[in-house]
Amino acid sequence: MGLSHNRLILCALLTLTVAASSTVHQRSRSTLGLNDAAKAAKKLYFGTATNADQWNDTTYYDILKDDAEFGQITPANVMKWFDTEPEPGVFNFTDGDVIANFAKRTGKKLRGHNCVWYNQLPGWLQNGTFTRAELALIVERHCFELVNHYRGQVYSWDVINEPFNDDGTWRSDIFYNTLNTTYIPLALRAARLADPGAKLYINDYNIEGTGAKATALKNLVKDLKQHGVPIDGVGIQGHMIVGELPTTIQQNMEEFTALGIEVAVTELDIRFDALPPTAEGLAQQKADYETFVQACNAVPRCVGVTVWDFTDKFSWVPSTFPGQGAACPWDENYTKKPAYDGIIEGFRSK
Ligand code: 9MR
Repeated sequence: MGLSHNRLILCALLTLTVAASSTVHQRSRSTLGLNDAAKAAKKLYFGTATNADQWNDTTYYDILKDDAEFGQITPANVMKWFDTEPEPGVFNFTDGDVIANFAKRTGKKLRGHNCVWYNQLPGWLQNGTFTRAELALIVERHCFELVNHYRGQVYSWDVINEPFNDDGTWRSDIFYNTLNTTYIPLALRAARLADPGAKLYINDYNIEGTGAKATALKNLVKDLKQHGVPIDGVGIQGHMIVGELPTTIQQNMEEFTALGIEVAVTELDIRFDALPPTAEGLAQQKADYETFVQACNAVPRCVGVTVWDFTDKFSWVPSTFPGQGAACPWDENYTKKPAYDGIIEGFRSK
């Protein structure tokens, strides 16, 4: 009796040991995910933009929540002005909270996107007329309320989004046209007051390589620092076309970080301007993802890389650029493209 009882226990233990060792074996054999690779390279995260209405696609949701793939998320739409202050002084954080709560639940970093942008504004603001003093208060109130609501939950905020034209001149929009450049420090100071722990960023596209637009942003950062205005980082969006990467990505990041700020790649995707992609094209896309990630990897104060969604199924590209697309590391059927391995290799490069 005693013996067979002991045998049973021994058998059970053996089974457990075998099961455990096979789990270990499977784990060690499996390849690193994107966030794993970013962390192994001493970056803070690899992340993605997302919309909550995509989450009922279970394949999407499973990949999104996997910590091995994503350690950070950015709401693609719901923290923008149209959704968060639909009427003057009336704030709505319902949709933003869904994203913020998911980030909290899954232990992912959250990027706030965004406080002040010319696009996706509510009608009352887009079509309103305001004096300088009125609009200054509107900007301050919006940034303060928005950032304050998520106080303690956000790693970094895109306080200012896309303030420049491609030639480095200021974008003509309701903010610049009414307040000149004063809306920038107003917004940054309100955000700092609301959440002293959040990194405050200015985020833009077509600043991936050196050039007029990147120079304008560098001059703005210098000017803000000289005047004691809080600025912690520049977001380099990275909406690129396959085969058309600038050659100065790393140098450009180094020039930004030399100003005493960090940088992050905030919206990376590399699209084909003609579809479908050829095998050669996919290899070029892989090389381009690798080049971009490698640049971040080589710059210590480049803190992380975020893609502007991870699957072609939900990419913003085809609706904005008809006939173009296939920009993401996963295709529309959730098959990883060579681009996926390009990202991993970019983080491995030293
Ligand atoms: O992904 C966003 C898309 O769903 C919106 O329709 C679009 C409106 O312009 O904005 C997209 O996100 C943009 C981001 O907020 C700022 N940089 C460019 C992104 C792609 O257009």
